[in-house]
Amino acid sequence: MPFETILQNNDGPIATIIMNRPEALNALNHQVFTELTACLTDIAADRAIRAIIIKGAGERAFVAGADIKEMAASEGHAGSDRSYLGMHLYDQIRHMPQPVIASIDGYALGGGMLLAMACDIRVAADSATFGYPEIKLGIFPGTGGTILLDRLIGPANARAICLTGELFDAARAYQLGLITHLVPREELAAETARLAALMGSYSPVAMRELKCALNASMEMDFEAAREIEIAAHARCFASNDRLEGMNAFIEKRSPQFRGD
Ligand code: DAK
Repeated sequence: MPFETILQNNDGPIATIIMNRPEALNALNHQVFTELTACLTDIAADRAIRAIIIKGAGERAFVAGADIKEMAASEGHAGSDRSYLGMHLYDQIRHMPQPVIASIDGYALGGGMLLAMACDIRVAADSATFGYPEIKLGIFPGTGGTILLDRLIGPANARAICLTGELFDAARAYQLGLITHLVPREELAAETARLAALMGSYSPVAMRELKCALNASMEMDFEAAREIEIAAHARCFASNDRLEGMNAFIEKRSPQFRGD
């Protein structure tokens, strides 16, 4: 069923999801959350898709945050419902079997910066702008937003970004380690496509199990995460793709990974 607030384009094994509310700088309302959740559920089950790109429609924004107009009309007690809806979406992105790339130009603010942070890789144009301006609205980045930023870039800078609400440019985001790749604006699409094709060429089994280990590291203590990693690696090692990858190396040819 076609969605109203997002678009999905498939190009071979690469799915691109476009946040499509450019008139509101792609702000996240309830409909976006539910449609993106449904779209990702479909993609997770689609073995033909090997990598996912998330980007914003229009020239001005990746996503400028949660929809302030919708929030302004919400009752006070709606806060925790919103938190759980958002939290499940961000968890779902992190736990997708395929690698997910945020391709960022323009504003990535509040819940939009958090959406990018839930992705595996963040590629940004030098014209992108980041920040958590929620404190100016009398709220703060719930939905795991304080915790994830803290885990990704460390507590000192996470605290400063949350408490000041100040926006910062892509060069600063790169310096902080918030984005993983920084490119001139005109090269954003090509660099995003290159990374998607690269990660999409690897074994889907290895990719899924590797993400399982990385997620455990983010979410658990050391010993528990190590157990998850050992189990994930064992599943990977038992795969046909593992044999294919190693035989292809020995036979000096490109591997043909089938995802089993
Ligand atoms: N929500 C709704 N509409 C937005 C929007 C947003 N976040 N951001 C921009 N727009 C709309 C504007 O209202 C305007 O619409 P019209 O007035 O034309 O109808 C249109 O997009 C173009 O924006 P501007 O005219 O403002 O464009 P400018 O170039 O002048 O400024 C800007 C661009 C990005 C600096 C500015 O639009 C801005 O400051 N936007 C708001 C950014 C922001 O504060 N983002 C954080 C939102 S709060 C929760 C967990 C998490 C969250 C919430 C709850 N729970 C645990 C409960 C997350 C919260 C957030 O993300």
